[in-house]
Amino acid sequence: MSVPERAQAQAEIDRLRAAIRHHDHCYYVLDAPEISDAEYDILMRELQALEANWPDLITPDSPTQRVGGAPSPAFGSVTHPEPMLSLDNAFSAAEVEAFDRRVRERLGVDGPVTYCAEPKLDGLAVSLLYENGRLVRGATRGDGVSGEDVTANLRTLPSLPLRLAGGDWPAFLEVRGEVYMPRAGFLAMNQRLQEAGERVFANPRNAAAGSLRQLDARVTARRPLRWFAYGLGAGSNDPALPDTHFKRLGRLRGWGLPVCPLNRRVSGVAGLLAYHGEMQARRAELPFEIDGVVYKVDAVASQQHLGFVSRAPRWALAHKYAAEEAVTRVLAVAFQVGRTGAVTPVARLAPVAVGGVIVSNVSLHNFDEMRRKDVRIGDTVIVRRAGDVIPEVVRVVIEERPDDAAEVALPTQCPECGAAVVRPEGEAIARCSGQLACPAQRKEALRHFASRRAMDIDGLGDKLIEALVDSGRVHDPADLYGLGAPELAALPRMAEKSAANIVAAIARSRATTLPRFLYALGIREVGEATARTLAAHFGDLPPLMAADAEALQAVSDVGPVVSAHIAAFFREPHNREVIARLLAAGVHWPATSVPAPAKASPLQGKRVVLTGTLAGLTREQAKAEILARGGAVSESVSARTDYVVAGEAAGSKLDKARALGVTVLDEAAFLALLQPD
Ligand code: JCF
Repeated sequence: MSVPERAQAQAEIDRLRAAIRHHDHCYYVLDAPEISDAEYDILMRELQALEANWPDLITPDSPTQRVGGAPSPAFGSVTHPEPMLSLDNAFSAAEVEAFDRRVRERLGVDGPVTYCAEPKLDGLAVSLLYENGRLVRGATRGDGVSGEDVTANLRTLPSLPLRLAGGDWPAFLEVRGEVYMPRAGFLAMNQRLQEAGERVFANPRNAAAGSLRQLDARVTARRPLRWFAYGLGAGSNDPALPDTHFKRLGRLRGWGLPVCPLNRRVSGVAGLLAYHGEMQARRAELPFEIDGVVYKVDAVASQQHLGFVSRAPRWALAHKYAAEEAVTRVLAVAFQVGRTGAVTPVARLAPVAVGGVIVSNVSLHNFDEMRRKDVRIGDTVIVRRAGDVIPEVVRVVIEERPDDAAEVALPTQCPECGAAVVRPEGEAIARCSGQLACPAQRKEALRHFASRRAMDIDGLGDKLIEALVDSGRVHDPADLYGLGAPELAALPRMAEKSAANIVAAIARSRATTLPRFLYALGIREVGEATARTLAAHFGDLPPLMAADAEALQAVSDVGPVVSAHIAAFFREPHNREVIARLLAAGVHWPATSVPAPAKASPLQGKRVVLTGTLAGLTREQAKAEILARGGAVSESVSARTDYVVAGEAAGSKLDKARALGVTVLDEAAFLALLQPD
């Protein structure tokens, strides 16, 4: 290997070590991680890989040569009477089976071993020394050999007895346990911190560690910390103690120490795996966070026989749950069209295991959300999947962004049907405007078209629509009018009689009203009320289809969003074609459904704003009278307003009208306009 290569490796190793030291400091000393565990693991693995290639570059102070946390110089350092060991980890049933097999081989037993199983709390381990039943010292685990003296802080935990109850305790006793912060307390505390403008904690584990390692014990006292005792250190060989772990936990409880109520004795591998599964199922609703379960050989004599390997006991195992966060790369961003036409960006990922499943697609919800998170093609992202929750992109790892990472634009055309994608101003969701002809929206469009308050086609239910679309017989609403009874009867589970009934119902639906027809088209934001207003305003379909967004906004209650959807819908050639075929198939409505103005009214074509209370008629009646005379009612006054009708207690609209020089009518003048003769 060449010298430049070696120099390059050295530079990269230096960079990684500096980064890891920085993040160690953030995590262990400041309790304020800047990156996720998954990202940290990547840095560590990169360093390990480089050091494996260049072993002579390994130094004793490399982060790879150290285990556990560094003690903060702010606290006194204490050496544990007996080292606090870590636990071997398992992630699969096979690893648990291998553990159990080793235990049985070493113990020389054939039958199932009795284990004590417990939830593995996500907090920080502590050691408590009791002399003659009195708490004399409390320490964090630190690196397992020595930790920090946090006695004053631990003494503030209400659940931590300063004196043991009873009298049958060993004169010198070391109790080990896990300090944690319950979820509810964590959320409440973070909210308090946020309101006070202070730094919030990333998770309950960091919150517990940060709260316990406060220089001022009064701060710790205000934090919602709890703890559970899980075992004994020094003093555990006292012959007066019970002979199983489970009974010892019972003894600890008798001395007034809190022990997790979920701890249980189980038998053999089957018992272990059942316990693991049960806790996983209950995980989300537990009042504290757990990252796995712990198994311990129950008989103390067996534990002693099994002993230790390097830093972990042979008689215990941590069976961890899959990490809920993982790091992966965005390969592409695709756009999916939902059944209501919503166009949703979906990140295609390099497949990654997270939360126990392989994730290769994750929804980015909508375009704004994608931009807010600034997700680009080629980006490295943190993906999270907690419990059964749908996986999500937590954030982009900006430092890993390649120079050519590409921003993704909202498509202008629907990937399913090619129709225009519209996104009215102020709307988060972009939608395909090819409603009637878009394959992604086909079934939903048909279901709505046939519904009772639309075309009211009795018997054309979800199942039948499904069958008609899936068999290729129906693509859009116009196809319904070409269906014959034999065709329907050929569908599975369709009796001849009901086929005939449905064909008759379809035929009957040809005679409809303009408001029903407009509503049936399923134009976004056009409900029954808007359909009625549109029908009244335009009188017939052709002028409505020809109206641009501005003309549409002259209709009362039609604002920029609704008008954009309507205009886009009628602009779409596919939709126009379906409408033409519907009319050709004989769909019709009485011309009289639109009351055309009897004689030319001075209100014809005028924009009117109503404000205040009229004595003789309600606001709705006034509006109807104006619409019936070919006028339009809008909500706000602008320079384009022709009349403002001001009743009792008219407010700011009246002021605005005066300011803009708009003609103001009182009630009498308005009534006069309604009856010009
Ligand atoms: O809940 C825990 N995090 C936990 C950690 C529970 C235990 O029973 C443990 C532990 C670490 C070491 N037991 C050992 C021996």
